[in-house]
Amino acid sequence: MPNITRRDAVLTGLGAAVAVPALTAAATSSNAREPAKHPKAKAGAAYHKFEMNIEETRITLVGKQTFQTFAFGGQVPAPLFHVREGDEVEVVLNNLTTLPHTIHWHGLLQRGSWEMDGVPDMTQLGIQPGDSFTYKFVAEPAGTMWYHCHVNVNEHVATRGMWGPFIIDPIKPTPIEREVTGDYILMFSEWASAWADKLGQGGMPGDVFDYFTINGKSFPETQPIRVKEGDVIRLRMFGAGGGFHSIHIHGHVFQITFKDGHPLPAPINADTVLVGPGERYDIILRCDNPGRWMIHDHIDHHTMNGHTPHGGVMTLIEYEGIPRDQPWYHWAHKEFVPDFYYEQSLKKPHGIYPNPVFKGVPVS
Ligand SMILES: [Cu+2]
Repeated sequence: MPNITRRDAVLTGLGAAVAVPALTAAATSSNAREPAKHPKAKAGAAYHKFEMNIEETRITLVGKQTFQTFAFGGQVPAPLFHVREGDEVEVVLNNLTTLPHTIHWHGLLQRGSWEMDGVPDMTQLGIQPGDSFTYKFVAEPAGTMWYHCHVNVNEHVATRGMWGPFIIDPIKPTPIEREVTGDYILMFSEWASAWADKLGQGGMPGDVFDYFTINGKSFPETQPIRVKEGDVIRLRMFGAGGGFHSIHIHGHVFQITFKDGHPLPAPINADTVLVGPGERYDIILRCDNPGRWMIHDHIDHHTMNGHTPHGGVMTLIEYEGIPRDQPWYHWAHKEFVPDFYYEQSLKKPHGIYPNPVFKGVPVS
């Protein structure tokens, strides 16, 4: 749509939003050119408009363990924002829940748009139940950023799933990221089952966190990362909750290449990376050792589901050509769910992508 005007883009977005049921998020984005308002918003910057509801949903962490959430777009993690450095983003956010919320765009600079920073009583009023708010800003700087509610973060972010990935591709990629063949998002969080059904409570000092997840799921309900020899994969790791996660990968030396979205002047060779609350580390791993290799949190109790060991923050790298049918293999009969790491959405053109894999069940 090279000749689309800005007004067309807005109307297109609203049209699509109206066409879907009220309880689902609508995604639209376009490549409409915007008048230059920001040094980086000129020359080819795209314009992405998205309408998103916040819904009360119940997600399943593992087995019978459910958790009630306030969910952006009804899903945990929230929809993927994947744009180019300098693109303009507009988000109409409708609060369909019973408590106020905002969105803080973590890592974005909001130069000249500080009122879009999403902090209640500091940059805006909390968005009240039934109300809407429109965020509009330029996506910068480049890197692995994220977004989360900033109202009662101790509850809403730490235990109610109000977070999602915001990936900003650089105008000038570094040489190492140009080698990447597969891009994966892993958001880590922890849950205190005592508060599972007590919306409006939780995230208190002394909480006992007894469930630990990657993208809202605990092993064995996480998904393998399927690769072939020669692949170069980028794993974008997020500390989306209040805890630390010491992520160890077997059989490989990877390179820690980005911290909080920013390229490190010299990548760090490692087999374990500690991801703290709010932090992001991007690692690049060369798939040079065919086999089946664990990825797990080395904080040992983070690999438990309640009182049951062998769960939590664990998954596997499975190489193509390695048989998966040994009868003792835990995932021998695994039903593979693609896009669990947004790896397919990230291959699509820039835009904003909900993911049905992460949809919860609406709570009435
Ligand atoms: Cu909130």
